[in-house]
Amino acid sequence: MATGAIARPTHHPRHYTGILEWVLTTDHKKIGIMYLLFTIFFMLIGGILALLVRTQLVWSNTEVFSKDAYNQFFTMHASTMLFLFVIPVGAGFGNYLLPLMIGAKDMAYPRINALSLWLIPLAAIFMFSSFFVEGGAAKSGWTEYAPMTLRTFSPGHGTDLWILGVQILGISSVGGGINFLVTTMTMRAPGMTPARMPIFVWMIVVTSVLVVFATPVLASVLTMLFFDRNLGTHFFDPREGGNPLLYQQLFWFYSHPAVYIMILPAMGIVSEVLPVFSRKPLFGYKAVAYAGAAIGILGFCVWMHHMFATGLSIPLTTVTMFTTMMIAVPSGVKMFNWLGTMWYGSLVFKTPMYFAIGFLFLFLIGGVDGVFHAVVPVDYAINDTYWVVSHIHYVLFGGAVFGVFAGIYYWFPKMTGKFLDETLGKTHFWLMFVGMNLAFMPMHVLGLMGMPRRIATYESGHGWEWWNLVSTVGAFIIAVSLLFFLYNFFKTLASAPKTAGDDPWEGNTLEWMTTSPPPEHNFDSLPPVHSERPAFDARAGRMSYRPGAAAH
Ligand code: HEM
Ligand SMILES: [Cu+2]
Repeated sequence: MATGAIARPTHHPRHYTGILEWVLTTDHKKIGIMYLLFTIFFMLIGGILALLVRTQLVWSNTEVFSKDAYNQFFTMHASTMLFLFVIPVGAGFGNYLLPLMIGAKDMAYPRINALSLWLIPLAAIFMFSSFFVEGGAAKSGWTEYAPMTLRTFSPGHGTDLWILGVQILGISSVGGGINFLVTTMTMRAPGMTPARMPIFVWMIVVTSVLVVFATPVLASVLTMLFFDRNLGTHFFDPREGGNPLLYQQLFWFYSHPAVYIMILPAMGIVSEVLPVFSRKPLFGYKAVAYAGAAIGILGFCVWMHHMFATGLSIPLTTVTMFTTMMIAVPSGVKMFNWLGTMWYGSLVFKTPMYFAIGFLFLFLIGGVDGVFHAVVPVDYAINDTYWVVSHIHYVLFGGAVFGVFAGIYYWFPKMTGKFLDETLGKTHFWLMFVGMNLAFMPMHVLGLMGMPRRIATYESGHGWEWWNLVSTVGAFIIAVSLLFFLYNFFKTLASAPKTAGDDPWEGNTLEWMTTSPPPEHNFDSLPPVHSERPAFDARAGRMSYRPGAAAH
């Protein structure tokens, strides 16, 4: 049977060696790896800021840092984690994997891809340099609500640098989103119909649609804020007829969909890992894809749930409450399908599977405690308490971060030809899992006890101390777990033998049908695509295919 021959790249990249090979590359795989390295580095920085925050909160009346410094730390912790880690890390996996998974030789616009990558460290320089300017970094929370962020209340240039950094990141992610969409629309291998695309590809597509439609709204509102601060406009200044609620409306029109920009890639990763380590096809492939799309669409209909407590009209509140709760339906469908995939499977308990199951467990908690927020009267009670902080971390840490690590352990052999160490990997998992629950479960209790979010210190007498102590201990356990990961990572890169081979896990998707690491143009020959599991078909011998056997 004929195998699909892959056309040669249309532009022949020039070859450099050493560091220049990486700096000047337009190869989506190198770009993807650099995305991952940068974003994980930023996760570590964000993590250090989180430890500073937790140190201050460990007990009542602790003031290791001034309140002003504390406000900068928690604002920059959240901003770093969101804008420099979770959002770009999804694009990092997308860059490495999407062309491989659809059987393409590169992204549609390789140079724009390189630009999207390098804008990230540039933005980071803007954002972090703000610690060293007069007045310090941004300090009004990652939402930077006006009027707190107007010049009167936030003098100095910290907020301006924050705005510029986030704007640069916006350009980066819109460029990346368009690139993913065009690549998926125009560069799929023969036979790779939309209904056969890997779920990960589906999720990157939905994410990219969200990025392309939502990010410009953030860009507008931040431009207005920048003008208010520097050019004398009064969009958000109530003393001059401006409207602070307009800031919130526009901000959340971006930031709610952004929640799904942060979580859908992780859902895609988990949807690839679970079937492979359950030795079964994904249960309800189509339902998982449609549920992802439904989440994307509903994501644009619910932003006002972030503003319940601002006194919206009753009809608006009611409609938003309904649409918000409807998101639980497709999320539940996915959860059901993931569990159905494992049901009666022959489960293989390797590290990627641990993290994928950890994702299911923690994301479920984050989903359930989110529904509480959707119920307006309950939200009035828990809004702006530590319940919010707990919910955010179950979704973003338990969800996104566990998904990211599932992906790292799963695709590391493809990227390097080497396996990360299993014992160290599982130690990493268990410490992170226990630390995560110790750090964030008590925050639910603290929220119910009325501890407000974003406070630099608190008086004794509320009974908050012990819960905060547990939470801080949990945070440090997470930090230790990351040391195990880093040791594993560097040790493996430095000294492990290349034993992984092309298809170490017996995968389903096309990236396993090429060498590890793949050659510059990705495939010498592709197996024909007849289902959503082309690599499985090829291995099952439905046609004669040998990886590396050149077809031209
Ligand atoms: C070691 C792990 C982490 C710890 C101990 C931690 C701790 C905290 C704490 C204590 C706060 C509240 C600060 C305050 O209100 O004064 C906070 C806020 C926040 N964190 Fe983390 N965090 C961690 C990891 C992450 C990760 C991985 C993400 C995202 C991927 C993240 C995203 C956020 C966000 C968005 C906020 C702002 C919440 C709000 O608006 O009130 N954090 N974190
Ligand atoms: Cu929301």
